[in-house]
Amino acid sequence: MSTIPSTVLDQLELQSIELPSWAFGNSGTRFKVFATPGTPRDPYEKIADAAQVHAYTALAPTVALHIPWDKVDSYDDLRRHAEDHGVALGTINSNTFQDDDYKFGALTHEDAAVRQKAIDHHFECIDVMHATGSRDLKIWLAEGSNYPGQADMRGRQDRLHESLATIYERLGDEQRLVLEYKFFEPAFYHTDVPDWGTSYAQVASLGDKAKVCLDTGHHAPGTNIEFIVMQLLRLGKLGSFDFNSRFYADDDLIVGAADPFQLFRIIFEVIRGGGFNHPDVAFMLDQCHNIEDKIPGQIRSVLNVQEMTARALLVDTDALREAQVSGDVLEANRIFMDAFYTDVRPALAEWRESRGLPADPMQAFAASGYLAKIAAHRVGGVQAGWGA
Ligand code: PSV
Ligand code: MN
Repeated sequence: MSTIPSTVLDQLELQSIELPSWAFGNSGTRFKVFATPGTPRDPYEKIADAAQVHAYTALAPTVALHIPWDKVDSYDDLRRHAEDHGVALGTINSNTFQDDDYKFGALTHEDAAVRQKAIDHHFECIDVMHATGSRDLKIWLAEGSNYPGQADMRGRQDRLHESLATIYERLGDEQRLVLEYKFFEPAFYHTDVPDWGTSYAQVASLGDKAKVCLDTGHHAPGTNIEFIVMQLLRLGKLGSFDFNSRFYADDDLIVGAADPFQLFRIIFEVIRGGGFNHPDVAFMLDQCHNIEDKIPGQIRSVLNVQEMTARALLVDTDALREAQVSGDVLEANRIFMDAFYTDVRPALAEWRESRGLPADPMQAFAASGYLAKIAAHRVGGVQAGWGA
């Protein structure tokens, strides 16, 4: 059985991965949303479920909210509720993709009144952040066009800058704005923030408190995502990750499920660039669980990140560097792959037990009966989904 050096365990102990509240609501495809018994009806129940993931893994101490999906009367109360459950409220996600006024754009819209409405929504999100104690405002824009000639791409980019600058001005000293990019969908011809370069250009013109959010599902097949990670860290502009897996488009599958090696390579570059366990770089999940149970889906996800982090921390970087400098291609690759192929699961299980955690969080959660309990108790009301 492989052992994990205590220096690596010390780093793993500090790791935290934020959970998305929307992972606990129902989701699906445009063909069908399968409801699950016990699905939360409100943000309070979502947080209670998210707290289960943390209780069994000690990996997920914060929960991201999506506004307006997670609107409540009192954010102070929601904050206390989270604390009572052993977690805290994290990133606030804005939403400018589900309102009729935004059909042709929000922060980029030709009409100043629509832009102002979208800006005001972000001001509201910043107010929420003050009440919840959240640091980050995450912005993902569903803006673009479907047909060549439909939109003035240059004008939209200029308006985007103006709108973001207005939002940025409103941030508190300790708050940040992270701008997410996505190469297509829902717009198919052009997207206003399609790639890391555009996000970087926009946030670089705002100031130090503006960073890029890298969603691992938002790239074309074959993209070398770890190169982007390296470059953004080098530029001091990697603010956060939205982790998930994709086979085809923005699949939002369990992180590390489609390509564990890619996750390993990404985390290796995070460590190499000084972004691991660094407050500048937030690790978050952005996933949906359409056919699997949501809480175990999230437990499996954070464990996948932990396992690939452990493997990435095992790379013998001194030996790797030596091989790189001497031009020993095969040795460099062997060192890298050796770490990747190390099965850290038994050692992690032992380590968890030594910290009073279950050796197998998936199994322990299944044995707890929590899913049956919420299925029995959460009767009536409207289950949460995208839009609630
Ligand atoms: C868009 O696909 C995205 O990745 C953004 O992060 C959103 O906030 C999230 O999905 C949920 O809508
Ligand atoms: Mn995302």
